[in-house]
Amino acid sequence: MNLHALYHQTTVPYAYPLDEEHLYVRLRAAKGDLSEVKVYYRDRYQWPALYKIKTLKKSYADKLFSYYDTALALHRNRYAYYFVLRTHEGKRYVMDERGVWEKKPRVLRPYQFPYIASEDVYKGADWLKEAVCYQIFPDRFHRGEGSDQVIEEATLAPWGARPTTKNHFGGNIKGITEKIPYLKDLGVTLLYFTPLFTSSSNHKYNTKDYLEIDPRFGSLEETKELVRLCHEAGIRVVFDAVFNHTGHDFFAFQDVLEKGQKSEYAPWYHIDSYPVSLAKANYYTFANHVSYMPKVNLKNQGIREYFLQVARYWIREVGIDGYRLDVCDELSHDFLKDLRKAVKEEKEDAVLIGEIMHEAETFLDGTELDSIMNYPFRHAMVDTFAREELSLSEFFQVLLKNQVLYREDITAQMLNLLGSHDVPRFLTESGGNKKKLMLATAFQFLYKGVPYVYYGDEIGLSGGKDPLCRKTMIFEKDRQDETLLTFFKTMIRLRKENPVLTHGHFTLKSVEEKTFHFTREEEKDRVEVFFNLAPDERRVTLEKNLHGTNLYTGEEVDEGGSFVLSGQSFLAVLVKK
Ligand code: ARE
Repeated sequence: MNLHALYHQTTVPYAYPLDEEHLYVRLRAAKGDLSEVKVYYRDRYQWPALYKIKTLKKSYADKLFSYYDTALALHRNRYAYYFVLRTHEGKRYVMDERGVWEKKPRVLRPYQFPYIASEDVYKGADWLKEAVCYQIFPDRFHRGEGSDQVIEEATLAPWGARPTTKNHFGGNIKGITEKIPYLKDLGVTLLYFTPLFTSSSNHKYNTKDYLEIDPRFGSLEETKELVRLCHEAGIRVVFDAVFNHTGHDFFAFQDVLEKGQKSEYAPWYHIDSYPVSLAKANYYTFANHVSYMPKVNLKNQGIREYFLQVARYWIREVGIDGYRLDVCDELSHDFLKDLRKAVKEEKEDAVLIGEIMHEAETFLDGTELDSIMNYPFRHAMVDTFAREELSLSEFFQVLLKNQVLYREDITAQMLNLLGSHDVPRFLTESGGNKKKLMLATAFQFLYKGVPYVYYGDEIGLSGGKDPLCRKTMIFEKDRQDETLLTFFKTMIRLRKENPVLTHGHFTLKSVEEKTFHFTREEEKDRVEVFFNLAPDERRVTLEKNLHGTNLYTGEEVDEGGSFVLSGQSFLAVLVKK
C-alpha cells in the first residue's frame, strides 16, 4: 500500500457540488492498491454523529493512480465526511482531514464541505456539451455578393493565392451567411469566428474599435442577419474577444501616444517610460515587442468597465452565445470572474471559452470559464496519430491526466481541436496522409469533449505554420475531397444521433503497441471502440463477446475471442444494455 499516493482535497476536482442537492467526492490512490473505498458522511450538525455509508466507484485510472468517486446527498447539504479504505491484503485505513490512520483515531476530524450555496454551484452549458464546433477565419472563408463591405481592391490577393502575414482575401460576413446551408448540411452546431471587430490586419487581433464590425467584413446589420439565420438553422455563434491587448490604433492608446503621461488613458496600459514610442515599444505588449498590440492593465477600472460593456453589447445587440477569449491565461482571474457575471447577466446560457494552450485547471474550477480550446488534446493527437512520436500508452497517459484535472462536466465541454489558425493543419502534420486525418477525426468524435473542426479540414485543405494554415476555403465540388467530406458528415451525424458519445463515461479498456480499446457508457447504451493505427492488420483480443451494431456501417457485429482490424481502421459498436 503506497500511503504517499492517497489524496483528497475539499475543492475541485476532488470535492464540488454537482447541483444544489449533490456533492461530488473523489479520492486518489496508487493504481491497484485498494479493493474498496467507502465514504462515511453526515450532516455536520448531527449529534450524536451517525454516519451514512456509501461505496465509491473506480471511475478513472491513469498510469500511476486510480480515482474513486461518488455523489452524496443530504437534506441541508452541510457535509462532514471521512473515508475508509481497504487494501487487497485486507488492511483497513481511515482518512480524515488530519491524515491517514491505520487505526481509527479516538477523535475523528472529518473533512467538511460546510454548505452548498446555490450561487456557488457551477451550471454547465448542456448545449455546449452537445455541440460540434467549426472555426472560421472570416477573411478566408467565402466572399459573398452584394455586401456593404468596404474593400480596397488594390490590397486584395486573388482567392487561392498563398497566404502571407499581410495579404487580405476579402472573405466577408455575407459570404459566411451564404454558406449557412453548407454548414447545416455538414452538421456543425457552433461557429467560432476569429475577430470581426475593426482592425488593420487580416487576422484582426489588434482591435481598433471594439464596438464596430470591420467594414472590410461588412455591416452590423449583415452580422445581425448572419447570427439570426445561424440560430434559425440550430447553430450557435461565438465571437473572439481580445481583452489582453488592444491595437495601437485603438483610441485610448492613440491618446497615450499623443498626450503621454497626461493622457487619462495612460493607466489603461503598462507604460515603461515616456514619451511612449511605437518604434521603441517602451510598454508591455502581447508576446515580446509586438508594438502594435499594447497590453492592457486590467486592474484599471476604466478599461475593465469598458471591456465589460463591450462584452454585454454584442450579446445584447447581435444575440451571440458567448466569447472565445484571446490570450486568456494572461488576463486576470479577478477580471474573468467579473466578465463571467456580466456575460451571464446578459444571457444565462452564454459561454466563455478560453484560448489557453496548456492545461488550465485554475481557470476551469467553475467560477470563470466554461471551456478552453483543448490544445493539450491537439498536441497529443498530433504527436500520436500524425507524427507517431508518442506511444499509445504515453498518449493515454496525457489524455487521462487531462481528464482528471477537471470537473467531469467541464471535461465533457472541452473543445477538442485538431488544428486552428495558430498551428499547422492536421493533414500537413500527417505528411498529407488522409487516413491519419480520418482516424484522428474518428477518435475526436468518439472521445469525450466537443469535437472541433477547423474550416477546410473537412475538404482536405493543408497548410503549415501561420500564415500557411490560413488558406482560402474551397467550395468548388470538383476541388473538394469528397471522401473526406462524406466521412466528416458521417462522424458528425453519428455524434449527434448517439447521445452516449456526448454524455457517456469514458473507460480505457486496453492498449497494445498499435491498437487500443475503450468504451463510452451510459445507463442504457454502451459504445465499444477499437482502433488500429498500424498500416497492417492487427488481431484484437476480446475480454467478452461483442454483439451490437457497427455505428459507421449500421451492420450487425458478432465477435467472440478475437477479431482482425484492418490497417489504419477503427470499429465502433453500439451495444444496447
Ligand atoms: C505573428 C507572426 C508569428 C509569430 C508571432 C509572435 O505571424 O509567426 O510567432 O507574431 O510574435 C495574432 C496573429 C498572428 C501574429 C500575432 C502577433 O494571428 O499571426 O503572429 O498576432 O502579431 C502564444 C499565446 C497565445 C497566442 C499565440 C500566438 O499564449 O494566446 O502565442 N494566440 C492568440 C491568437 C493568435 C493571435 C494572438 C494570440 C495575438 O490565437 O492568432 O496572433 O492576439 C507555445 C506556447 C503558447 C504560445 C505558442 C505560440 O505553444 O506554449 O503559449 O501561444 O507557443 O507562440
